[in-house]
Amino acid sequence: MSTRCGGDRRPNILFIMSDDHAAHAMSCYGSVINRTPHMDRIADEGVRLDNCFCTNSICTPSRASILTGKYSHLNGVPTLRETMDQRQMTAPKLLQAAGYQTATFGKWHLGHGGIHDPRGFDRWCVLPGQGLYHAPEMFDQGERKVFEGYATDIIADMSLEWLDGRDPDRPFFLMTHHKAPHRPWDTDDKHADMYEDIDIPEPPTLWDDYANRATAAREARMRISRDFKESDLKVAPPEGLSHEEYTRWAYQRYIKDYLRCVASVDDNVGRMLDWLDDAGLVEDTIVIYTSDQGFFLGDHGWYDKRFMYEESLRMPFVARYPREIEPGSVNDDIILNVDFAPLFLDYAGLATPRQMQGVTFRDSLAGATPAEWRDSFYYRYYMHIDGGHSVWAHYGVRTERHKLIFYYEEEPGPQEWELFDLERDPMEMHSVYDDPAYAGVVAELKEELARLRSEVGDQENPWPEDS
Ligand SMILES: [Ca+2]
Repeated sequence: MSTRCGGDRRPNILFIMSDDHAAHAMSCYGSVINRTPHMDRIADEGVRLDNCFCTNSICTPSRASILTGKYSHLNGVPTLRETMDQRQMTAPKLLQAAGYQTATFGKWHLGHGGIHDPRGFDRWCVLPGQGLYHAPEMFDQGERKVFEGYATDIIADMSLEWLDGRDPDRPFFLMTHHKAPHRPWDTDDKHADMYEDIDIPEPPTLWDDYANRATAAREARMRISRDFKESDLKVAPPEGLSHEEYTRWAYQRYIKDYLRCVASVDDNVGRMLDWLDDAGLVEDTIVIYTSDQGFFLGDHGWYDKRFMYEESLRMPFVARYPREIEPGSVNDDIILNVDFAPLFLDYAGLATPRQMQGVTFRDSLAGATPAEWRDSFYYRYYMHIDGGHSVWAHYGVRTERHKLIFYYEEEPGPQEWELFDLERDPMEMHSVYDDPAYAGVVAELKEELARLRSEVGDQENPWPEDS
């Protein structure tokens, strides 16, 4: 039972988000490459979402959508180039105004100074831009300071220190945002030797040749076999490797460092769960672990994200709240990052403001999916051929079974469609857009895509009449 004065029974919300952590690198999602016991504990004692997706698979836009409950075209952050205007309505501002104690620590990546600094937080200390893994400089309420140690530990330390000093009579909303496991995957000493003497299994699509896909897949520059910088792999490759040998070597270098960074995040999730145990706040606190988007872990021969393909599109999401969520439950409703803000507000007893496009999924987490829940959603990636990754801009619709993608830019072209049947081809190796057997599905999905674009209010770049 709550011990709060004044009968304030509103729950605490602890939102832990990492950066670029793919669901298939969490053991509760069936990872065959690592174990994440503390994240698994949240799933075991709560719920795992199997169809949680981002609406634009890249850091800054996903963060803006999480804070505002709006799609990229309305929150002003469609690419990495924009900073976010914090004068917009956000969940933390509304929670703070409603009496919640609020704080955020770690990665912000939405701009700094003036209207870009965090707003709606009583306390904040954030990394500049991407920030560093070791001895990071941070903006502590705007003041530059350097912190000794490893970013993942520091961010958890700050979070726990703030929790220790909070007012126990009022509920809290804490956003702990880890930098890890974002590129360049710098590990700490504690995990540096992890996986040293073993080979991590290779994903089945590591040797993808991009046949049967749109030109954009072939043109992307994020191949394990070709596109890493030395700063990614940290050492020069052994001499005399064949192309295949180099690919295997680079994959092992990459994935081991990535998983070492994940292991540190998992340890620090464990520390926060321990804190809740010790503070007697398990019943009163919603704990969420998620990541801003997914990631290619050698899947399709790639690292990074951006594409609407599953590994990049899917967000891990586990949540525990003993008052409402059945332990060990699994939910496959389509949930989006724009839904997070309405969820936070709902738990605090606040209605979703009209500006927010997302929908609370509190009932889904509690195992009672609303009768009219969505069965499709709209996705758009805007950063057409950025300097580093060369992914083409695209938008599309995903339903429970199919995914239709349109690469809409005319230059360098061609504009192209892809259609995947996720039931028959879950790894998305063969677009069936031109298969006459799917003509009906294509027509239906084009109609659904147009409907969704109208619904969310993104009417830019319609497709040509004849495509
Ligand atoms: Ca990210």
